[in-house]
Amino acid sequence: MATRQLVEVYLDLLSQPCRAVHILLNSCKIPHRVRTVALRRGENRTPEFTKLNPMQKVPVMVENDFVLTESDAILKYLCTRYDVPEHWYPRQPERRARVDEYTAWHHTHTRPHAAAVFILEVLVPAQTGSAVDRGRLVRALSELDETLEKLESMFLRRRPFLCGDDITLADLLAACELTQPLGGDRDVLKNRPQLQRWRSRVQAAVGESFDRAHAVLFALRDRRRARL
Ligand SMILES: N[C@@H](CCC(=O)N[C@@H](CS)C(=O)NCC(=O)O)C(=O)O
Repeated sequence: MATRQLVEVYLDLLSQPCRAVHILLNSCKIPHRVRTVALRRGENRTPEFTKLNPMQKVPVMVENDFVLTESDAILKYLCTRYDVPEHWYPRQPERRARVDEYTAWHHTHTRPHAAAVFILEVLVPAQTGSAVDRGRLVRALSELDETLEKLESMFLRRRPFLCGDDITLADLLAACELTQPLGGDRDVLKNRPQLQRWRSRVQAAVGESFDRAHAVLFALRDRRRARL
């Protein structure tokens, strides 16, 4: 019988979906090896990496000859394949469907809207040397606010986590995305105590793996603060 090799993940920890994968692997103690792909150095566009993922995006997971892209698919695969506590991706059909419901919505709402704030406030000025486009930033913040409203009213409601009483991979995807604007020293949950309490519960549930995954982002924030 073929032996299963250590799972390898290709990550850049400045990337939100990469951090979600990193946190799951570490908090569930799944043996793995991280291969860093520095996006700022264009390492995602090398011929070797393009062979792995023609989309030239991280994260990518490799296990033996099995190559998987898309954080959503990777997280669900890891939860299904490895012996992780069941609450991460419940087997019971309705509970699992709740996680799938959020993750489908995540990629058209939480992700683009939170990412836009970071892109406009941090990435574009860093890459072009131009000032922040205030008009576009105001519009992005307003779209994000609508999404935060829905996160509270549709998903969180009065429950501790997005899909119920226990943390699931949906919370990881959302928490990593909503933490990204902190790289520009902007706390998008500042006026949302319900979501702040949720974020604290997520951090408490995954322990030090949250800060470990976010160390690079927090260092970016600290460098910006030092410059002001
Ligand atoms: N839907 C994908 C999105 C992956 C993605 O957009 N990755 C970004 C970093 S957050 C990336 O690799 N960007 C490199 C590029 O587009 O050049 C997922 O959830 O895994």
